[in-house]
Amino acid sequence: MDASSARAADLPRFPRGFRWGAATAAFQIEGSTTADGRGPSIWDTFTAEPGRVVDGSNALVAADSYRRYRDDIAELVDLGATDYRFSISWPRVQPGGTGPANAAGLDHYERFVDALAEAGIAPLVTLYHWDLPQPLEDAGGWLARDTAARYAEYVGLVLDRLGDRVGRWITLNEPAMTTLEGYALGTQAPGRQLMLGALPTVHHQLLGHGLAVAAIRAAGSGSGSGSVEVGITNNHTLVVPASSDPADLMAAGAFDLVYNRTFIDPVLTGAYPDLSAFGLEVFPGLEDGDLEVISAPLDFYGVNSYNPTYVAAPAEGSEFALAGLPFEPAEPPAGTPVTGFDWPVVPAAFGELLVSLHRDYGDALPPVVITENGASYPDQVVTGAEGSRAVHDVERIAYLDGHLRAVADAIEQGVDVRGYFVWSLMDNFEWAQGYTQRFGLVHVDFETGERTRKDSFAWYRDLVAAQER
Ligand code: IFM
Repeated sequence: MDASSARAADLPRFPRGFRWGAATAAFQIEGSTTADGRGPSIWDTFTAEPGRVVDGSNALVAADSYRRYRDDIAELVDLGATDYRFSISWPRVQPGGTGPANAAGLDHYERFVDALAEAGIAPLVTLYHWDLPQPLEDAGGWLARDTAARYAEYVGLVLDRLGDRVGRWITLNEPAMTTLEGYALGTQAPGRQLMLGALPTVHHQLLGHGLAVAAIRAAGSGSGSGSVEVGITNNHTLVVPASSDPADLMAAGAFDLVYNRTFIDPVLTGAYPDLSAFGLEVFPGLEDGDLEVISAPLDFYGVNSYNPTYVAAPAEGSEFALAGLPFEPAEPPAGTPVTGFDWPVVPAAFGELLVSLHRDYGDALPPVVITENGASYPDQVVTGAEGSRAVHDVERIAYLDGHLRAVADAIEQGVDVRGYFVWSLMDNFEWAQGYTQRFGLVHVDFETGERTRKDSFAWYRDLVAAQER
């Protein structure tokens, strides 16, 4: 037994029936961005603008999964995954963001879902992972209330075609990133820099989520099993104050409001948190009846989380203070390991986050599915004497090991966690970071398309195999 299998062997056991998978998103892996009538998305526009992506790359080919999806499924089979979380590209289904469905786009996903079923892998489908059709952005994007209705219409088209074979749906992936990076700071598509002016995009995305839940429930049972499950995926971070100084505690509370609570509270409790610290009495865009739509009951709650965030009160004259923000980032404790992205690796914080969700939301929190967790490292392919290829990603194994132990501990403390999805199945296009951050269990050579399983692939496979089914 090698070192990685030995570590898997002494991992705690997860409950019988726990779902094991890996996750991806359409824009990050598919490529073939004009195939079968696909329309342009905000990310096609953003990546074509000079200076937006650090390595100047785009996702015209990415991991080539639109054409090589059978290879992806083969990887999942050998991994022993029970589930695959992937996303459907809105511009493939509705190239202009409105109007009738593009049959060729849906044909692709139907073939894909059928091939997954043949392989015995259950789909967990994300309906929106950031690739808004460009014509909708031109009409105001998520700043426009109408985009919520357009989104629900698109969801209806997907359900009409795939509702008989997919049983589990995620409405939105990480609406916080769309608002904060896409519309407030401009570091992601569509690249707007509206600061607090971005807030209507929170409400319109969440309204779209609620309308989509209704559309999915109306479409009825899925996957021939007679049941349909729907949830949302939010990204969460445990917010850690830089010190016990009251100013730092206040700053941490303010950051928690903006990053976490603004996106979870309306969905689970039917109310926005008190944002008067940001000068807001009424949430921008809110209309009568919206919160009832947004807080429709869910079957699961998707959590993406990678690292804690250390926060301090803004130093006088700092760019944060000048921008009127009541917080600024602080350094993690000295000696904290970091990933390729410089994200601090603190597995205990992941467990603490899960326990805090359970504590803070109680019965309002549906069963949790970890829909993303993982780490990027600058992986290198090592070629052996006979041309064999390997990637010895010991740091990723340590990261996954630590975070899965934290999940197991959280379950012991009463958090109802039902599944775990590694981000990501394979290296892919990491948004504004282009191809500079590798998160995969499978290495992708973006010049040749060649795929090489990393050591973490074998480690995760052994872990999954060791679980009771
Ligand atoms: O690659 C992203 C993914 O699309 C959304 N969650 C975080 C991942 C890593 O940055």
